[in-house]
Amino acid sequence: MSTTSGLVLRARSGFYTVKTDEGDLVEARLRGRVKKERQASDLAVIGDRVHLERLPDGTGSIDAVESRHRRFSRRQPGPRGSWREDVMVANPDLVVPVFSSDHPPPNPRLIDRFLVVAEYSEVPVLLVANKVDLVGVDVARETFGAYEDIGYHVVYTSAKAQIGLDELRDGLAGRLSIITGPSGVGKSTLLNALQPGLRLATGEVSDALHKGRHTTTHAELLPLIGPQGGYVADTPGIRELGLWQIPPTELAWCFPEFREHITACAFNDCSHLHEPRCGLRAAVDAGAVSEVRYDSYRRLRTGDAHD
Ligand SMILES: Nc1nc2c(ncn2[C@@H]2O[C@H](COP(=O)(O)OP(=O)(O)OP(=O)(O)O)[C@@H](O)[C@H]2O)c(=O)[nH]1
Ligand SMILES: [Mg+2]
Ligand SMILES: [Zn+2]
Repeated sequence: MSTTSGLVLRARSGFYTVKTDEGDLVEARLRGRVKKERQASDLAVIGDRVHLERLPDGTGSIDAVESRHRRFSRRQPGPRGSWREDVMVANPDLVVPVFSSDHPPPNPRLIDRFLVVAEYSEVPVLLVANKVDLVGVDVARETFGAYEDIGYHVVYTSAKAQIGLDELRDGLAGRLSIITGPSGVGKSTLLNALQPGLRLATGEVSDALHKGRHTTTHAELLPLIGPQGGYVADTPGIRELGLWQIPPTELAWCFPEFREHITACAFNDCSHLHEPRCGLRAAVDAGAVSEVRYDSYRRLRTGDAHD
């Protein structure tokens, strides 16, 4: 028996598809010992590097999962009213939140949740405004331009009208990226347009929104064609991104444009909610920080998640 290592492309109820360093695909299971050593939520996920033993029947047995240098996680309900960490992807180089310019309309609170998780995880972001064919880039910019002003890279796309695809392809090339966002915004359609041949299933927005149905049901890392290679994970739509273990005192830092203002607060444990001489609230009053973003902060900080 020989051993090798590789990258987990697919993880589904105990079965893993691993792309080995030799370049072949192996279906593998986790050794019992590995299962015991790790927390249930922390077993191998897409993006993990694993060591495996090749078995005589061509399958593999994973005997170790390498430590992760990064992760993109959310908070998910666990057993008996508890919460657990759901690692959506291990070791991402880039997070790509996709929202549509319309149908469904963009939700700034949810955009901010994705950005906060990415900032806390220190993963670079490429924000996609899809379906610009429906409203035009100028109207889309009324929502997404605010993120460009903060310094985020925003790509305006239309999978349907083939707009912005080269810019998106350049952003993904050579990296391991996760495409995420609400259901029905066109994540799978965009990837199909980017790389014909993927043939990912896509669905009608009305189905996704009204029946609570998601067209994409499992995350999967897809190899990118091109000289630079790379992988992109298509993932199921997310209705609400729960924040996993972001300390309240670090939340303001996860809004990059707040950073220069929070140093001016009178109290160094300022919550930026009600204290006097708060640098952040002064910046909001002066128009230097957007009220929409401050409102997202306030809701996340006070646990008032509802719009
Ligand atoms: N007008 C327009 N429609 C689009 C565009 N991109 C996708 N759509 C449509 O939006 C609907 C949803 O597309 P999907 O690709 O299935 O959406 P998704 O984000 O992958 O959804 P889930 O897999 O459920 O998370 C489909 O009817 C697509 O044809 C676009 O650029 N313009
Ligand atoms: Mg999809
Ligand atoms: Zn303050």
